[in-house]
Amino acid sequence: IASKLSSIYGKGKYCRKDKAGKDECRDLGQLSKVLATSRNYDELLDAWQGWRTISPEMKPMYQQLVELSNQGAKEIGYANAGELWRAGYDMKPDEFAATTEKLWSQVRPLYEKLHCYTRGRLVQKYGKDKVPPEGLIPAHLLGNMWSQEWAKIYDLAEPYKKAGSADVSKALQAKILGKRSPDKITVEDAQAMVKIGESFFTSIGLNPLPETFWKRSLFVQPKDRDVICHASAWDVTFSNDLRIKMCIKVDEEDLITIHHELGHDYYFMNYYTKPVLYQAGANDGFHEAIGDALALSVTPTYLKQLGVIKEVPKNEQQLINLQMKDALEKIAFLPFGLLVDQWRWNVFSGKISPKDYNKAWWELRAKYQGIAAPTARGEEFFDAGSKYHIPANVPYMRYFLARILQFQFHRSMCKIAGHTGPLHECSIYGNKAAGEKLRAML
Ligand code: X8Z
Ligand code: ZN
Repeated sequence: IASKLSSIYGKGKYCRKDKAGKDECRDLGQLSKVLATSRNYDELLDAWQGWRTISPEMKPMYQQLVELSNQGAKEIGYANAGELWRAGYDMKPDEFAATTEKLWSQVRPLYEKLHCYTRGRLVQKYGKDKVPPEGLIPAHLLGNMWSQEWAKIYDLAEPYKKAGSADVSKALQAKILGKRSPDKITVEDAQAMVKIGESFFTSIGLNPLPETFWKRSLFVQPKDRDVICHASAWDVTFSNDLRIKMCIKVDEEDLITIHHELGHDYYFMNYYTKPVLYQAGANDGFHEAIGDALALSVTPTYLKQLGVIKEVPKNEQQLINLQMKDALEKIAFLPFGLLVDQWRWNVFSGKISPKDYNKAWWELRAKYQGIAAPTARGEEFFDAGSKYHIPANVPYMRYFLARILQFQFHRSMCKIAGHTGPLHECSIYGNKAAGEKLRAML
């Protein structure tokens, strides 16, 4: 059942008749590009709804997966699979749930400000009829298929239009592709992106990736078959057989995701020789936070050192522009990171029954994210299934934890590196002392 569900997600395509009456099919990558770049309400709606045509057929299988997971969890002494998932944090499952709620209450004011500000900008763009000035934001207008990270609508949210900001994606494309189109990238182009990531890790004193990494990884989307493009990192034989699987684009988003995935691989690299109890993250939130913590050092100053961008923000307005972009990526994510497993915990416990799957999903989306589906979404849909981690059955609270832990790790590494001054100016690039402490932790 698990592999069937993953396979449906990986093969997922939205097909419709084009103007000539021919079937035109688009995969998640193509539909995501529409969400990221189109500013046409109806075109966005079509791509948003289109991707969600892939998931209704998952629903009966997902129900079965839930039942079997619960059966397994019970056999090893847990009330249900949700309790098992909450048991990996050196505290009681109930305490963990309370801890996550408490963390959310601490960061929520920041999210609410961002939500309010962004909604204002969307009202300006799409009008009061489309975006209620005091209500929930329509989910398809935030630049991302699941409204989880909003940096793709930075152009709409930019605080100081005249101050300018560095276009890192464009700069990367100029550096790696020259005049070639970003829609046709080669393995070498993708590897050049990964090399930038690897060079960060080696700059702080960690080992290079093994030769086999470059031979055995998947870096670009194959043309001859469907693959799951959702990025992942592997140690296939638990013996430093490190790989990533990712359909790399040459842009800022994927540069950050490469650091994220390499964070997993460097964790594997540094614990595979240790006793088995150490062959995992301290908890799964740690695993998700390592690469992101390093990517916080991908500052304008660092990118200039690398020759990717020419200028570093020099005034307050440019700095605020940059921090808004970070907020759209990092802060916007928090309620989404929290709600995915609130939904699943309640599904596993039976609090949410299959006849209410979609209703409960959209209630959580409203409660935590303050967003709404753009059209009615009854139980004929299975919208949770349109997010990779649901069919793939990967727990999600780890990403909520990581969104907080990564800033704590960054702050600590900056302190070790002897950084003084504001934290946003810190990059630990090249700092061996910080690297040594990180390695010891891994
Ligand atoms: O799934 C991922 C990684 C793979 S572990 C690419 N992330 C979450 C997501 O894409 O939903 C990273 C951030 C959140
Ligand atoms: Zn990850």
